[in-house]
Amino acid sequence: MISRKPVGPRGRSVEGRVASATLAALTESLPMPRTILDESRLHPAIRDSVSNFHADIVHNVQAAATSNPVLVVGMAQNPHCRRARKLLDDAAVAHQYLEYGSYFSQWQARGALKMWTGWATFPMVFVKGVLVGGADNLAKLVRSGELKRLLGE
Ligand SMILES: N[C@@H](CCC(=O)N[C@@H](CS)C(=O)NCC(=O)O)C(=O)O
Repeated sequence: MISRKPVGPRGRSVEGRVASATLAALTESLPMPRTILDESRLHPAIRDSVSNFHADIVHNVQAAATSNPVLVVGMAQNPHCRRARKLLDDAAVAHQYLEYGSYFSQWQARGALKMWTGWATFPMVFVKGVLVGGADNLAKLVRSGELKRLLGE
């Protein structure tokens, strides 16, 4: 299997560019790195199902990610969600928390969020409206001081 670091249009690694760009500028300038099914490959009979699949929940998360500097989207029982929230609490970073189901419920709703973000697990952590990943990714941002920089503190 070929594995390579994601590289932006000018050949610099995404990580390298994160350091020098604001989050908003970064997300505007990068092309979508993930393959998604072309709309022309969706049978007309399922277009509505695809476009409305738990759209209310996706909209809730979009709105919360926009209106809160830090948002954690999680699920009950998941230790990584607890870990992410503790990392933020320990770093004295206030956050909004939205929870969708548990290991036993709401897997479809979480599926809609996964399809929207392309991030396959919970928690999903947003900083200033930008998905920064899960608990492991957040831990790195906290450790390096990058989180506070992103928040302008
Ligand atoms: N490395 C990830 C681990 C997160 C993870 O593996 N989460 C699992 C549960 S333990 C998950 O979200 N499963 C999907 C689901 O149940 O919907 C992180 O640090 O956030």
